[in-house]
Amino acid sequence: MESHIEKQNEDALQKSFKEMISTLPQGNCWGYFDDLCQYQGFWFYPTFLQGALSAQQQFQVQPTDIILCSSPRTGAAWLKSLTFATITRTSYNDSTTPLLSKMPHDVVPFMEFDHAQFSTNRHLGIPLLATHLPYSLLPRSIIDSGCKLIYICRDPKDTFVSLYHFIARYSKSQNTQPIQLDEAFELFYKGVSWYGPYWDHVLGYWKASLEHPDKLLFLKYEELIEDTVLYLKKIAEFMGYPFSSEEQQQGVPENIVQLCSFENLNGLEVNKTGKHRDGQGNLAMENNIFFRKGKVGDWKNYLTTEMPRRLDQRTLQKLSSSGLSF
Ligand code: PAP
Repeated sequence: MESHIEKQNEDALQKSFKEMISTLPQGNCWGYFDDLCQYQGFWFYPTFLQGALSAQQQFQVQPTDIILCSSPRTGAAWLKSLTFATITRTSYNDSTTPLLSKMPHDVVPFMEFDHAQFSTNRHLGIPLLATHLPYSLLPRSIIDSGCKLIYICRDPKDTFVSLYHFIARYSKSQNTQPIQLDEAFELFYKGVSWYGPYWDHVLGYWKASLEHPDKLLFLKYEELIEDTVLYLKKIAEFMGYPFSSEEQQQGVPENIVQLCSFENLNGLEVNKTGKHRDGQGNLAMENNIFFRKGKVGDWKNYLTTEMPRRLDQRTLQKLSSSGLSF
């Protein structure tokens, strides 16, 4: 149990984080509940930056941990469900898996929120943790421990459209005016978006994956959609939980892919009517806000001709000579 002195120290630390955050440059909040603030080249919501700073100081990584990293709206929930189902495949069956009663974000703790605040939040038998932090801001202990990281990214146009809808749906649920698409577009383009600039986030992990391919698996949402079984096998192998030939003959990877498919998860009662972070004030959200279409190329339905051209140009310019493309 936390002693009185530990609690006082913790309160003082959190107060110093808040004071530091209040001095940072601020940026448009996209209609979410707090302005963004800029820290070491990236934009954050203050609550999550505070959690990130706590995690940087206090997070105790295990060398066997597997950290699922992503920028918002690039496929984290899908990656969480696939990795969770893979790791727990001998503990649960199709009718007992927690994925039927919890939304994917609730089976894998989020480092800069769940873990930063409640260290007991970890289920030590399940080594998965998630973060939206850029590579350069990961707690030093993660890099030093050599634990494994999986990063998922997505075409910037679909990422932007998904992010815009997510925040607009959240605004509607709060009865506040959603941001206009063209205003959100200009902000995303300039890099003023949650954990943005998006391209810098992707590049940080891309470069690290080239330097440490055995420690960082770099995935694209589009590739995962194109051949989910193939990529699930790669993910399982990378995590150290490979499918045996017997399991492959029994169709275990295919079953996991089916369990975690957009259609299946989106149709579950918990994801239609449940609430994420219930009781956590502004951070509480309907689970169904997280699921939308789960398609590649949906940007075509929302972006006018000039917008995709500008975003593509930005992507080319930002990723030039990196060897990465979308
Ligand atoms: P988050 O940052 O809010 O956690 P994240 O899970 O990373 O979001 O990504 C959300 C996107 O993944 C949504 O895309 P869309 O807006 O273009 O539809 C969401 O619908 C999609 N998604 C969620 N679950 C799945 C799944 N099982 N398979 C494929 N896509 C999914």
